[in-house]
Amino acid sequence: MTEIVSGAQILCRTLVAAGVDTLFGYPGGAIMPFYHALPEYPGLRHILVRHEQAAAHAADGYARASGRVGVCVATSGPGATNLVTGLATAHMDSSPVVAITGQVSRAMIGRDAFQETDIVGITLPITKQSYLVQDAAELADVVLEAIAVAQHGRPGPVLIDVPKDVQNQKLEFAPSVGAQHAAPLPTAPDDGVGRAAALIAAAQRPLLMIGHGVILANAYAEVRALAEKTGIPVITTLLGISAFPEGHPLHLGMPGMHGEVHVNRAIQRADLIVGIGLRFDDRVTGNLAAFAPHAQIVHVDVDRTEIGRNVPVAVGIVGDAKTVTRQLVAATATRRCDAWRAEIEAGRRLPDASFRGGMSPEAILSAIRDATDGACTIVTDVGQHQMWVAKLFPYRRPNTHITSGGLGTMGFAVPAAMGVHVARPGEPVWAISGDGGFQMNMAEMATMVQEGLTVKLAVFNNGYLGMVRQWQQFFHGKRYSSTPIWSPDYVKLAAAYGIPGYRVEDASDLADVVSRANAVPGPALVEFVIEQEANVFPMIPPGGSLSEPIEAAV
Ligand SMILES: Cc1ncc(C[n+]2csc(CCOP(=O)(O)OP(=O)(O)O)c2C)c(N)n1
Repeated sequence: MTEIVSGAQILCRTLVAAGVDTLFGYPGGAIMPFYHALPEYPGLRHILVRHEQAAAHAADGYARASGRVGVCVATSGPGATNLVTGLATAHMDSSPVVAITGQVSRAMIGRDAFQETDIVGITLPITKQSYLVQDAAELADVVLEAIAVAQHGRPGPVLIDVPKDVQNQKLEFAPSVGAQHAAPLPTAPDDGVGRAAALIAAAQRPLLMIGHGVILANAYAEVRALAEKTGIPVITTLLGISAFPEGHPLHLGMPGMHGEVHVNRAIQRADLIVGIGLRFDDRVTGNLAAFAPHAQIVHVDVDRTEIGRNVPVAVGIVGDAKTVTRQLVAATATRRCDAWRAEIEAGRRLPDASFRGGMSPEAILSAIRDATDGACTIVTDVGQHQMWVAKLFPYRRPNTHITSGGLGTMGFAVPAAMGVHVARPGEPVWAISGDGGFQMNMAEMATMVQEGLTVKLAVFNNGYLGMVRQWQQFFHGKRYSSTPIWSPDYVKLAAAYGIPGYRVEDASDLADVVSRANAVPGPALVEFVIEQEANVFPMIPPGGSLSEPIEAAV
């Protein structure tokens, strides 16, 4: 049966048919037909953000927490360009986001029309695919294809630009039967798995390095089985945190620029690194020429172009982390690595947060862990607090650490945490930001209040853009150029938004305040006043090798 519908209605219907239930967005002229149709589809919950950047980050947070596509919507011109940072963030961290943007009508395209930007052109390098839909008859297929492309293989963002007159276009519509657009995932050739298994059997000092791909592929059990069958110690990258139990005896910690000394030292001594679902990016490797000088590398990744891109590999296996790791478990002989583990453990020290007592990151994060019984999702911003959380929070469940790793986007935590809450409504979500990053998207408190989103906001207030100040301290002769940053009174600010706000200046108040903030219904804000010039140690200087950490202030 067919009926006459508009392009905007087709968009909504197709989203509903594809299982989308939430949109994060902001209306405007070129997307008004879509917003006109939206109330007819109560299955589509629209969350009105305060800035389109927040819509993209919230869709990203939703996608990372749910494993499903996250959808954001914006108008043409400034609405669309405000999405760009969020799309680039999702692109770098392989997050399946679909952005729908309004565009000026077809006849106006290319005339510098009011609020016209070539958003397809602008986002070309930061999307997996982008579409300018020229005919409403193509809309249903484009939406289904976009959702499939965003999720297929290595996930990433897709943009659909829809001219206003295409949204208004009327046509006969027959419900789609849901075409299959995804091609089968590449599977690992057996010889790669066999050669990897032989290398694992022969290695004296092997390491497993696991990244975001393990979380995206839901490969926790397989990775754990591989580690336990072989006794190989496990390193988790920043985006791999929570893919392996923190307290597991085989877990070593995070590598790279702010990785622990014993982890980086293990990499420099290893004779085999089996990397699963990671990019070997420069924050992980340090100076490439000096990275893991004795190690052969087995690299498993769903994205063929990542293999051999940053580090030369002995064996590259293209495939999904779950499938390939399962094959590796089957192909690998049981072994142990006791002497190697003892060598690594001998050098292990507690993570150094350079705080002594008082309002230390350890104390603050312990209070959050205790108040939530460790069952929360932590979403971090970018800077020193991000590294402290990465190193110190004892993650108990898979995929409960969400951060902007690849792009390092300040302002990510607050809106991304809104998306996490929508995906996991019954669970505590804490957004942890610095005083700099929080001020970038703090207007989203209004979204939380209007939409009833329970996100707990932690602001680590050190009065500085701390991570940049730290670099200035070490590499720019302590010239603190434009890094001292003033903050409003966060307790009063929270009050202005009608949410409870707390300030903690003394560690003895931590447990009480954090548990009250966690328990109060709806959003709450806690400002933690911390030491101003604390540093994150250890630290590999930019361009330095993993063998040359700075371990304390001089
Ligand atoms: C959008 C954006 N602008 C600038 C930077 C560069 N940058 C990285 S960390 C940092 C300082 C962050 O300060 P704050 O949010 O207060 O957190 P802290 O380091 O003090 O924990 C800056 C400016 C960035 N990562 N993202």
